[in-house]
Amino acid sequence: MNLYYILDGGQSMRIIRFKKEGSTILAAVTDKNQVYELPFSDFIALVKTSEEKGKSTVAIVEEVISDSLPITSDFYELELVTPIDAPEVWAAGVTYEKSKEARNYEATHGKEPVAETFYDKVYDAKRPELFLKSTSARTVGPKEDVYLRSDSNWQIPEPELGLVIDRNGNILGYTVGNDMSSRDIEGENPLYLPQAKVWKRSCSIGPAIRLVETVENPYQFEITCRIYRHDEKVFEGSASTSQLKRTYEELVSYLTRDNEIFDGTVLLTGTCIVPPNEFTLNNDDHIEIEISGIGVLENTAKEQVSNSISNR
Ligand code: DO4
Ligand code: MG
Repeated sequence: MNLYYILDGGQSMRIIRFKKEGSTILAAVTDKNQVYELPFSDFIALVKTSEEKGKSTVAIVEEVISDSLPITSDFYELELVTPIDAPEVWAAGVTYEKSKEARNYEATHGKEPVAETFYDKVYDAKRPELFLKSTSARTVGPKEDVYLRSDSNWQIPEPELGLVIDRNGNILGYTVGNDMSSRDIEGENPLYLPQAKVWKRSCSIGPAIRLVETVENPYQFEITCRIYRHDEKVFEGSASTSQLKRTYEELVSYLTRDNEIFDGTVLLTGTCIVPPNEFTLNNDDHIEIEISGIGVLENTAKEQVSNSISNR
C-alpha cells in the first residue's frame, strides 16, 4: 500500500547523489528544487532507517531536512553521480507496441513479416522478456559518456523508466534509464541479444530517484528523448508510460521468480521511443532523456577503440 505524504515539499521528493571533496553525498530534492544533504550513506540506508522507524521514506527525509538549510536550488549544477550504486540492472523488452514494431523491422530488414515473429509472440505472452542489462561497473551516471560498440553500424539510446527495487521486489522509487542498443546485431540474430545490449558503458541511470510513495499514478510518466549533433537537435520523441502493455508488478514478479536479487537493483521497463529507422548514433552525439517529475538524464555517446582480442 502506498502512503501519500502531502506535506509541503514532499509531493515530488527525489533522491540524488553528488561528489563533494572526494566524497559521495546523498541528498534530497524537494518540489521547489531545493537540495538538502542527507546523513545516510546511500538510498538503501535511508530506506532501511524508514523501515526500522515504521515511517515512510519521505517522512524520514522531511524530518531530517526540517531543521537544515538547502545547499542549492539547482541540482544540475552539482557533480551528480548515479543516484544508486545498482548491483545489477535488468531490463524488460517489447513491453510497448513501438518496440515490437522496431524489433520486427530489424529482424526482417523492413519487409512485412510473413508469419508471427518471436517479438509478436513475446508482446502477447504471459511471460515477459527480461534480460540482465548491466552491472554496477558497466553503468554510468549523469553527464558521463556512454560508449558505442565498434562492431555495430546501427545504434540507438533506449529511453526507459527504471524501477528501483529491494531484494524482496518491493518498488522503492523510479529513475530514468538508457538501455543503449545495437539494432543491427540484434536484427541479425536474436540470440545475439547479450551482445546487442551489454558492453562497457552501455547503460546509464539517473539523475534522481523519485520516491515511490510520492507518485500517484506511475502509468502517467511522460518520457522525452532528444539527441543533439553539433548542438543541433537531430531527434526528439515523446511517449507515456500509459502505453505500457504490462504492469510493473508483473515485470518484478517474473524477475524475482526463483531468482536472487539485491537491494537497489534497477529494472528498466522497456522503450516506448525509437528514433527513425535510418538513424544511428554518432561519436559525440548528446543524448537527453527526460521523465516528468524525475529529471533529465544527459550522456554523450563516444566511440571506443575495440579491445577485443581478435583486434589486438
Ligand atoms: O528484444 C529486445 C529488447 C527490446 C528492448 O530492450 C526494449 O523493448 O526496450
Ligand atoms: Mg530496452
